Amino acid sequence: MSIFDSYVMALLTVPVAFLRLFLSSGDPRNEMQLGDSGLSARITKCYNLIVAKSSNVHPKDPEFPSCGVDDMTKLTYLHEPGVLQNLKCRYDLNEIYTYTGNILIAVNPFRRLPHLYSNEMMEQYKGGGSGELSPHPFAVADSSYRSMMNEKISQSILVSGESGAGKTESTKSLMCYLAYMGGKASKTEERSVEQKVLESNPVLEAFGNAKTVRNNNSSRFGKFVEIQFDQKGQISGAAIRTYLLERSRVCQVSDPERNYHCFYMLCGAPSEDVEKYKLGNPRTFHYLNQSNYFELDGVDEFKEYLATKSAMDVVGINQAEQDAIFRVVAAILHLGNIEFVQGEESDSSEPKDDKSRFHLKTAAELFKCNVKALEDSLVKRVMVTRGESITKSLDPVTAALSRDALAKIVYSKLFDWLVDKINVSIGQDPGSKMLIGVLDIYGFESFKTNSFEQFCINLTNEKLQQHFNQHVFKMEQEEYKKEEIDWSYIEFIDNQDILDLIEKKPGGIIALLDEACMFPRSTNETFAQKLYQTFKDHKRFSKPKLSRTDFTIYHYAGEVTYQTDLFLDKNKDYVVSEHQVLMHASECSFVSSLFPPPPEETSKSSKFSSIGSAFKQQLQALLETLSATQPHYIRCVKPNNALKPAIFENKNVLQQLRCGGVMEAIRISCAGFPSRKPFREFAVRFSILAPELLPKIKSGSFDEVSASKKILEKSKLKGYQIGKTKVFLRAGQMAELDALRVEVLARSASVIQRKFRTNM
Ligand code: AOV
Ligand code: MG
Repeated sequence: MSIFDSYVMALLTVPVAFLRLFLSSGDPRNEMQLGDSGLSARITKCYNLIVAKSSNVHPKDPEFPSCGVDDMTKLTYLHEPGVLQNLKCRYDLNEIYTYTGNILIAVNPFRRLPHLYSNEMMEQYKGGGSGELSPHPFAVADSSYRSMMNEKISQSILVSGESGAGKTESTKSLMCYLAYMGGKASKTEERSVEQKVLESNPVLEAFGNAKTVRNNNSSRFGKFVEIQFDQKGQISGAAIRTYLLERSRVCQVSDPERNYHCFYMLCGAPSEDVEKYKLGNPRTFHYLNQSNYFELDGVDEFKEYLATKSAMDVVGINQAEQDAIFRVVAAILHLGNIEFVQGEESDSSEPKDDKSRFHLKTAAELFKCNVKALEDSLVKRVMVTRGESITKSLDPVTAALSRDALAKIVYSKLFDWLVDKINVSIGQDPGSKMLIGVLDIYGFESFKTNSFEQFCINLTNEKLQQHFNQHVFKMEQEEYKKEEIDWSYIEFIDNQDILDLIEKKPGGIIALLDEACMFPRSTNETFAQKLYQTFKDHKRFSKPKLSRTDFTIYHYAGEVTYQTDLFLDKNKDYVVSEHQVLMHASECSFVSSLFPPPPEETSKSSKFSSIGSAFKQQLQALLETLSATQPHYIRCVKPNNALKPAIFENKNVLQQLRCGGVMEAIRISCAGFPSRKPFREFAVRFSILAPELLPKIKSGSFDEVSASKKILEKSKLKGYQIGKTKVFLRAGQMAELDALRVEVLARSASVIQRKFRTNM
């Protein structure tokens, strides 16, 4: 007997009809799936005997079509390899969308598939479409729209996934579809609300997106767009809320990333504009040339500049405002080129040379502020002690930090101004009771070094994950209720303990950080020590062995170690009062309006306000809005880190499915009764387990409920439930039944064989 024969024998004794084997190389191309038909033919391809843990061997779907299934819940066996195989085989056919129940999974194709998003396509999906339509963001948008119209309940669509997974692209398709459904042709010159909503995207992308290692067009802010509808279902207003723009990028870029797109656009603008703003090659600006990456493949900055300006026209930003905006953008570039050296007195500083003085003068001209006042605001601080004010000079390093602080605050105020302006121009409909909110927000992040930004981003994801789990759990319960099934003992893991660790007041990490920020003598070390002391027994928190300042949180999606170095600085939100006074005095009303005078009581004392706490409150408000809506979920998946088409990395995808809660949703459903079959189907498939039923079932006239019950009794399974229309089985029970069925079939086959031999 050859090794293959014994292998086949071994396989046949395994009490599962279908096996999936992984060759020891681990190469997915060597992955073999063995079904009972064609087993011997395919087994000859197998050159390794694999020893695998039984927990790593999963039953494969008996009726798995070559093109996969459009909804994972159609798989008989819902487990990780099955889910992965289904996504991969669909991805190979450019079927990038797949449902898992109500969740839409979108795998980034990294190639344009224009036919998927055409007007004809939108027409097909309209009103639920006729017949079977493939999974699509249009379908999600359509079902939200219909639920809103029929049930008069606000809806939300939550798009998540890691950087570069396709959230923003999916969000744009959703918005296009909603604009298509709720739009009305404008009869006047005035642009319609939906046009403004759509054109807000390129404007916000120009100022809030940048090339990163993970995505050439990475959104560096979170966004929630609330589209309001009137009674007739037409768009009547919209509101855009943004979250936490990454400020540090304005003056710090690492190779091979870029600063915000708008800077490069402006350097590549028509020559009269470039001259007007005294710009030129982006390589000559410090805020851009810290990285060697300037051009983006396939992007023409000249065209981008014009497109951005025309989008600005649509959203109601007039020419004078556009000029002021780009003047400020140019001023920031000039500001970055001012270098400082030691001045005449020790610990003072002054512009390094004529070049620096030129950029100082140009920045002042563009900001329309006094050049001496600008210089002073960068190199001096006025300290007020006991009613006396003393002017203190800054050393060159501190002056450069002051310059960067000014650049960051101006840019972030500019961004907020754009968002406000767009909101005013689109207009809110105070009478609207129905809205569809679309959330495009940063996914879970875990890098080599993780700072305050990752901390806030991961807090967002914890909050959304809790919302998601609660929702998925509720949906399951509703199905069980409908079928009158007892579901009381199903549990799900709640991440409330992590949320408490971070945001509990008092005593959570954010509260401790705020405290540290208010004590002048705190450092990141004292802050970290405080965390270690407070949370030494917390099971979601730990101190890495070799560090005195890092801390680790065990997030639902994995552990992340944070470096506290810049936590205190990044949490402090204040405008240096010299900067505020300077900019407010600008002769340009736009610049001046970005820096309104602070309320009386806080002026001069530069009172601390916390970015972390403000963000926490923003999130709280977002979740309150979301909880008043019926949610829909889109989980975007990035199939590879090379950002290339046709590469599907199993491990990588699986990790994302786990982080996005897709696996948790499956787990929640598996904790209950994941396998369901309508009575009739069930009885027909497993009739062989109760042979006395066979004649009746063959004749077609039988009581399906009692037949199903009889089969289940004979199978000796425990814990299953009989619903109103279906049999509900616990995880793995369908596989057990299948195995029993195969055993009986094999036994009867051998009986027939024996009979056949003795008759010969
Ligand atoms: P993100 O929003 O999820 O990342 P994007 O939506 O910007 O990711 O997608 C990244 C890139 O992938 C896009 O610029 C496209 O090149 C490509 N892409 C994504 N979806 C599609 C699609 N449906 N069809 C064709 N190409 C697509 V971030 O904002 O970085 O977290 O911060
Ligand atoms: Mg994005």
